[in-house]
Amino acid sequence: MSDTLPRHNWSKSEIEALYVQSLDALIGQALEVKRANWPDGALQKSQLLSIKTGGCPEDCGYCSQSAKYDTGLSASKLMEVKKVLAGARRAKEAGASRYCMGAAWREPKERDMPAIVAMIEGVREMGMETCMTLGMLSPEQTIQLKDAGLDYYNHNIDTSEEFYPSIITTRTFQDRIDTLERVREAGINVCSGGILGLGEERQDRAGMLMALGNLTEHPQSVPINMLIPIEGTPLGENAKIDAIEFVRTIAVARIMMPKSIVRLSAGREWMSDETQALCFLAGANSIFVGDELLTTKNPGQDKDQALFDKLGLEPMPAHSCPSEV
Ligand code: SAM
Ligand code: DTB
Ligand code: SF4
Repeated sequence: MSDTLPRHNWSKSEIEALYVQSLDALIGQALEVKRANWPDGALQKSQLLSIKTGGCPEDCGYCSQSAKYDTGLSASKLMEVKKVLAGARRAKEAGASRYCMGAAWREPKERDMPAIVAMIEGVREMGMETCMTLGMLSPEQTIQLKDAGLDYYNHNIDTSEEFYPSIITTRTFQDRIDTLERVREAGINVCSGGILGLGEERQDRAGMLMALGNLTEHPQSVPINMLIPIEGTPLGENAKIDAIEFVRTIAVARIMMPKSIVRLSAGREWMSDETQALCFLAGANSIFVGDELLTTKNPGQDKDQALFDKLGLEPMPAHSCPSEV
């Protein structure tokens, strides 16, 4: 039997030892952990919306929305609350149980908070899980979000602490950890993960998972993104990460964080059905649905319905995560 009790004392060498197992041993272990904690065949459908696009002052080397790079994206202002709620209603009708709203900010401004609060309240009333990703938060803003009823806050650490400065220079890895800690202390569920294919080594992937797995509490939600190379960014010409290495990372995340929802996030547009199926066998239990992520393409509803049918999957209801606070 695999040990399925959450642990918070992972060493880098233990994590690397999980990675180097034969694929059948690794997936077997991950699937055992998944089946002990999650229902078979359940996959959460989440929908994203970019509520404020482009013009971001940060320099994340992968991002279409950084003002530092010419990616051809035009910046827009914060979307009106009623438009956001209309989008959420459509997402719910299409079967999503979670709505994740993202803004291209370093941090929210006070003047934007009333609209943000109204978006959270409105989406929550529809019975969907609410998630926001707005950049760094002050202690006061964190409390405002909690009081509005926010379920999850997304704030990715993206990669290992060592590799972080090669990708982002306008903030530090520790800044990210500080916001995550504030979110946890406020009683909001933490959503934090990263991107593969940034040019990192396996030791960085292991380091990223070690940082997440050794937080005071495991993030209740762990998105694993495959880099979508964006023309005009420093990483626009990066080679695709090997699909099996991606699957291995999902499996290791599942084993280390048994009661966290592991999200197969960006990059599905370039993944075969078989790669996605391997990700689900390795423990992933959520995807983003709809034609668009934030600014890039995603497989549409017809393709995803065909995948659900082929693999015998059912949408997972809101608030199914066993570690949710
Ligand atoms: N500005 C906020 C922030 O950075 O926290 C929220 C929005 S940001 C676009 C959300 C996450 O999407 C990033 O942390 C990153 O992990 C992921 N992401 C952004 N661009 C990506 C890309 N080109 N490929 C894969 N993942 C990406
Ligand atoms: C996450 O880890 N991935 C999502 C969500 N959290 C906010 C965003 C993916 C963005 C992909 C690039 C784009 O569409 O701009
Ligand atoms: Fe800004 Fe977020 Fe993009 Fe970084 S990832 S440039 S913080 S929108």
